[in-house]
Amino acid sequence: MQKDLELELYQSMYRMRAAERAIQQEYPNNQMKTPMHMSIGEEGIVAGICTALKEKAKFYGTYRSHALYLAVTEETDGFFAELYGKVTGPAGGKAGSMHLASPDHNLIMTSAVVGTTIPVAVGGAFREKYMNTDKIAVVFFGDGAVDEGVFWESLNLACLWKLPVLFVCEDNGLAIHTPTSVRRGYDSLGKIARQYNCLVYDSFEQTDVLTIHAMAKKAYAEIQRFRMPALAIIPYYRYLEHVGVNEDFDVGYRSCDEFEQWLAKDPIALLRRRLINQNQENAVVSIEDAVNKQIFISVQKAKDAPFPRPEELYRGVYGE
Ligand SMILES: Cc1ncc(C[n+]2csc(CCOP(=O)(O)OP(=O)(O)O)c2C)c(N)n1
Ligand SMILES: [Mg+2]
Repeated sequence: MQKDLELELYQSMYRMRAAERAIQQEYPNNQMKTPMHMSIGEEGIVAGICTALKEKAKFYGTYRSHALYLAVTEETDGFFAELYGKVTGPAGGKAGSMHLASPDHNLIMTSAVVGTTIPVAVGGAFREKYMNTDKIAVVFFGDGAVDEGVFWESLNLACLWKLPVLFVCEDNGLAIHTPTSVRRGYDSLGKIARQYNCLVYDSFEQTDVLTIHAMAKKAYAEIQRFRMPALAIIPYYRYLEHVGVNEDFDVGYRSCDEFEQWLAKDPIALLRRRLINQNQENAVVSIEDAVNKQIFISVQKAKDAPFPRPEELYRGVYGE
């Protein structure tokens, strides 16, 4: 039902936002020894796609994957444990924020190295095709990764071999502080991608979660029907600094005015308003209360959990 879907999407996005608000509060205490690339602003993209494709995809992401991890696992105990470097994290505390993964939930890999998971996802899509499954690979990456050759090589191979992969460019227009306009010798990524044998979805004006959810469903159906990969280019605004938990407006590369224009179409606030207008206030508040409680408990559990033992340093690595 539409109402249930809207509440599910709201819960998913609210969990992301509340978890990151908790990180903002806790990080200055210096107990989370990991760089933080925050997801605040991208929740609509990730919740829309992951909710639509939960049973149908294997996911790959970047170092900015808090939202992705929370969307696919729907849990916060392991999430916070990993950020605190504790054994109860999904990688036993050795991954931190930038390598969150949970293959049991189909989150196969995320990585600190820009562009790295794109070819891995293409390999994953080859596996799905070879094994004749109904799953697709979904890979999230930033607009900065498009500036690397590996993006184009991966797109090319996926098109040539007609692989079931959805490339998702989360386009905040920035690679750290450098805007797209001074990085690219062309105007439109969508226009170029249309020259490839793939589907292109790039007509998004805002990060409205329902629009993105519908796009993801359509993409899955069309990838299967036309036997070709797809590229979605979805604009969003990064609310916080590139790395870290603070705002950084009016320090030289972007303005608070620009932020406020995006804030007016914040995906979480938009959906909350829509639900309230549909008399869903009780359901909204009970989602918020439950998520807040869950996060509070997860943070406490993570703080109380043990660190890995020193011998763990040599496990899960190549060589001796
Ligand atoms: C191969 C590689 N080159 C450079 C870096 C340094 N670096 C880290 S994040 C980043 C910008 C990436 O921008 P984008 O892909 O748009 O992602 P966003 O941070 O905007 O989400 C760069 C250049 C890196 N991590 N890996
Ligand atoms: Mg970017």
